Amino acid sequence: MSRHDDSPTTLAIFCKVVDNYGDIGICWRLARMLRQEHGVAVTLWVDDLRSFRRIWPAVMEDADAQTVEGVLVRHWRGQDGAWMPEEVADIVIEFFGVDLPPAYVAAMAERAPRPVWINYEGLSAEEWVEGCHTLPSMHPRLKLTKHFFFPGFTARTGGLLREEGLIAERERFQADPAAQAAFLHGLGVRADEQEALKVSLFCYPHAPLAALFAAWAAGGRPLTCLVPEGVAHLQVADFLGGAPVPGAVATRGSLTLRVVPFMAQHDYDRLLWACDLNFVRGEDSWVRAQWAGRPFVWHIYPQDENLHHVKLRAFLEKTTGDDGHPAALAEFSLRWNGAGDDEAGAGPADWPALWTSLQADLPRLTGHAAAWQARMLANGDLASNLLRFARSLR
Ligand code: TRH
Repeated sequence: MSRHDDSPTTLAIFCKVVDNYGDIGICWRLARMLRQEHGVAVTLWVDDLRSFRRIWPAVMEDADAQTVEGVLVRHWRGQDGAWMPEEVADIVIEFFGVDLPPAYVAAMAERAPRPVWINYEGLSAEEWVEGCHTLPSMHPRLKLTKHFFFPGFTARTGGLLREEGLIAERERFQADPAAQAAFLHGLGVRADEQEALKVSLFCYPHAPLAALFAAWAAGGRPLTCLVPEGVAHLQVADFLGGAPVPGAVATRGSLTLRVVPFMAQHDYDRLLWACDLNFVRGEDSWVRAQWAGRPFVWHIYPQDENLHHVKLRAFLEKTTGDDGHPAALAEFSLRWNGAGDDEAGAGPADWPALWTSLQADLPRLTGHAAAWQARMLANGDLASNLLRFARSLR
């Protein structure tokens, strides 16, 4: 489907920020794409403008309503009880099963024609996702049906969020050493640091960072690790011996660790494109790493009873290439996430060997990243898939 087919007129996304940046990161990306690539009139309701501003500095923290990149951004706070009057959109998206304001739901039931109601779910490589994608769920009292929409890695899911022209833009950037050098220079990365193996680091604070830093420092090859401000700041401060503010840098052995600014979402893509290896986390940065065409290590969002280990394994199995799964990356990823045969993670003594194997595999993994990306491209892009599905329900 072309991205510019006839569009439904209005669409509302409801986003509650549970923590961090992934909730708003995903909703904002989706909202932007629907507006800019499909001409949909999008209203994004979000309860936390401060987190939003971290990933998109043009956002104002104190505005009830503002237009950003053509999207109407509304601050969702306290209106749940006294919602009216708000026009109900043609398509209503609740993000990760968030409860919509009851009065809005009541208005949805009154509207003629009724809006399409979609629950946008989390990304997982597990098999059951295909069976649940697009399933309907009737409202217990009102004449309304909600449909589940799952991002995913196969043609029988919603696919992945990917902007039009993203891959071409990324390829141009990666083919242009001067553009990469200028970008890194703008983050404060010195020329000699750029010569080293470049690794970006975005992970949760419980990652075994001290052990990995030690392994990198003891490794034979110069390595520059770029960590955006605020990421695992206690462990980063420990290594630096000082405040982990942008510009802070320390070298120990082969490792130079540099704090870079926390950047706008589009610049974060460039960081991933400019590095040889990326550590990513959660959902959105994980997907961006897959479009970056470079090897990556995923720190999955932790869940009770180690449910996230099941999801991690499902993804690692899915990315198995024809040549068999890149074993070093799988082993490293499991240990990075505290999983493994004994679910115990790795002790400090294990990290030098884990890193040596992963590093040796990087050239092969780079080829693997390109093959995986080609497979994901075949599933189309999520925003187009979602609109096509929504239109089919109208
Ligand atoms: O920040 P995350 O850990 O977010 C989440 C949330 O915890 C959420 O509750 C959970 O549902 C979800 O993960 C799975 O990780 P994520 O998803 O990668 O989101 C980070 C966003 O921040 C992403 O859009 C990229 C953006 N970002 C920047 O814009 N600039 C930066 O410098 C960095 C490091 C990230």
